[in-house]
Amino acid sequence: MKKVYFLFPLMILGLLAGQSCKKDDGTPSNFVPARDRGEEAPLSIAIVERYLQTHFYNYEEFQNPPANFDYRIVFDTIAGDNSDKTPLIEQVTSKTVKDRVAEGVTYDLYYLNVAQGGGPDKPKFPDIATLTYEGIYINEEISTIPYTKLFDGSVVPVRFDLTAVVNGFQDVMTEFNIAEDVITNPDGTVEAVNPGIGAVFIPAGLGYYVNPPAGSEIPIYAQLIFTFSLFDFEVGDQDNDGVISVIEDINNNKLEEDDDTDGDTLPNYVDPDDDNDGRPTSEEIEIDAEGNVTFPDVDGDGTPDYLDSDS
Ligand SMILES: [Ca+2]
Ligand SMILES: [Ca+2]
Ligand SMILES: [Ca+2]
Ligand SMILES: [Ca+2]
Repeated sequence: MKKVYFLFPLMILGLLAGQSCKKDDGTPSNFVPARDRGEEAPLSIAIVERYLQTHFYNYEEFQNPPANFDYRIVFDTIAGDNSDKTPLIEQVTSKTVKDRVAEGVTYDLYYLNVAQGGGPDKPKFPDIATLTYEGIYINEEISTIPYTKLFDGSVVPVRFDLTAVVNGFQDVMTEFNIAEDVITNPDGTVEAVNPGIGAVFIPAGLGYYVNPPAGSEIPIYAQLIFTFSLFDFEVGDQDNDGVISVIEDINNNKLEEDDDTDGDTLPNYVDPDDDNDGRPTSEEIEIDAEGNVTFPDVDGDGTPDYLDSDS
């Protein structure tokens, strides 16, 4: 199987771009501060919108599938023989999404829904999605590298922890349903019946920003496009403490990063002792034979034991 890792962002938020070195007096000589995220956001969205205005996808193939059609989304420029195609901007949906770093900065995150998916459920933001995908970057800054380029993908389904992928991808996977069915063929290949099929057009601030994956040719501040087919998902419990990560979103804002009950800098979804009382969360909850989870509150103060350091 092809190694896939580019969907993952670096966990360290870079405040500085480029190589650094220090002068003898200790002051950095060539630090270039990262651009202001609030100022960059509208510029990124404008680049995405230009792309959407000037490109189309193979919607005609999806409408009248040719023999052996692979149900892959392919983009092309509206020009020449294709001048009469409908631009993506007329076919996409958008949702408003928060920047995870800069308070008050939001984005219009555009996505294309080609097929909603025939399964009953949608993954939630901390779940583990199984999907095929392709990643493309848009480069408007460096003339010596292509305007758009495929940088990674997998034609066999791979599992992605949605808390560990670029934010824009996480934000859109939750809008799609899984496949009606996933079939394993006698030769071992896996097929999805009526999967969620779509694409997301990600502004830099919801992508890699100044931290593209090491060794990749993706430029800093690049906008990203991912196409995908969503097969299935598993419920995420990243810290394996028995409290599924959706429930560890205490403030219920659909972001996992900003809930830290005990203030130990480990967000609840990756903290196996959420109240830091020395008893693991798994011992402060009850799971019955059917797997139903309840949250005892021994001192009756309204805070369940696993979040209550004095019970
Ligand atoms: Ca958990
Ligand atoms: Ca914590
Ligand atoms: Ca936890
Ligand atoms: Ca505890």
